[in-house]
Amino acid sequence: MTHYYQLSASEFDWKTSDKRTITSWGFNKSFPGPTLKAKKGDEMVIRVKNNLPEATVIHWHGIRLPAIMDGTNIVQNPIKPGEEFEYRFAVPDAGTFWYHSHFNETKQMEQGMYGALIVEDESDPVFDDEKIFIMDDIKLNRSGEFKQGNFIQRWQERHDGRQGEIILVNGKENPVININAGQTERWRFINAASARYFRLSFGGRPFRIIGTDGGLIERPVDVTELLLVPGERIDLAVGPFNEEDAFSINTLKYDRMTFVRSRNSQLATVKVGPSQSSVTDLPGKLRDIQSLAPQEAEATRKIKFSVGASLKHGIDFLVNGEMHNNDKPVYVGDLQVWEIANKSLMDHPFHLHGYFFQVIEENGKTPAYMAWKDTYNLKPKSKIKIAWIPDNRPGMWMYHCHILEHHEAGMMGHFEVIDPSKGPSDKVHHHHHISHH
Ligand SMILES: [Cu+2]
Repeated sequence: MTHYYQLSASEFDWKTSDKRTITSWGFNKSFPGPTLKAKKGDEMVIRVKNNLPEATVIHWHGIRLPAIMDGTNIVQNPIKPGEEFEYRFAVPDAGTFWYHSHFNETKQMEQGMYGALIVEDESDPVFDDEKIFIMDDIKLNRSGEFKQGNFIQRWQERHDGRQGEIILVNGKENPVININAGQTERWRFINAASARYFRLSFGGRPFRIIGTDGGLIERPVDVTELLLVPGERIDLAVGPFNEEDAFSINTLKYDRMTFVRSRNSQLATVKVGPSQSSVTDLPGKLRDIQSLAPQEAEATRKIKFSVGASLKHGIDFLVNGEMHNNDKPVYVGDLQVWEIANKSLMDHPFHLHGYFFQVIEENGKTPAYMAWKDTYNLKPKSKIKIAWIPDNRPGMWMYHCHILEHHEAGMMGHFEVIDPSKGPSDKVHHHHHISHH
């Protein structure tokens, strides 16, 4: 089946609460943009019309699509004001994905240019209901505008990433979430913030992780809190709760070595309504995930994330010692085992475009559970080993820190996936550096 969508990017007024209206940028005058839906294997045709005063490009985060549809400016020309571009791709995996601007992101994403893309599968577990939570924060000046501050504030933003005090859940401040007592729902969380880490808690109540970036995990995992980093998604089974229960969804303090102090904040209020019967059917086994490589597999590539002093900017964000690193190609079908070392004293969410990977080792240990990931947090002074296989989608791809200001300040690498029967493409820009300062 083919799903046709029209997304018109424009500036518009958006009420984040009864007391606040902001001038946002987004799709179809909605913040977040409309939720796009499909079933596993379907085709999506999405026409993006740009009615903004500047160019844009739209990235389909987590979708295993052809390189030319990835929506970055190493694979397509920006969509200029007044122009339209048609994205067309199949969705081979079920899960929680999202779309967002990948052009002048520090401005465009901060102002609201994102939305959810949900791919369902007939074999998905059955729940009483489902909700999407797109998490974000915004930073406004005293006049309530998205303007950048003075030199010191800009320097701090380059270092920390842009973190604001106004937290938005689906574009709203502290919304009320309703759930019936006795029922269990699937809650899909997406972190769309420029830099904020959400350490989610439901007032200490237990919940179950059932999926992450690349869809379901093997078995539900019981937790009382979890860390959701920029770009990352997590699917939860939430409930059942008792009648008349009420609690807040909070983000707990998480220190990622920023100038801005981390603190506990309330994100939303959950109200439990009258008891209803339940049809939820959550099996103990959700899916099989075949391991791509053992923990001790030798690295085929080593990547270094670091932070360096810069005369020009005060601080630069580097991959392999360079801003916007031009990394070596990989060949279709060749198992990749990448050791990624974070040499800096800050956290960085590592994001790989277009392919899922498995984390096979983190600081000498195997992760708590097997999962398909496209975004994974690199803790300060830590090392992870990931395994992935470039399937047959040759072209230019990239990886980068998903703290948008770090990405812009150089913390990214691009590389080509080469089909060995065809050789490198001459159309791709091997030395194209992304820069829009
Ligand atoms: Cu970073």
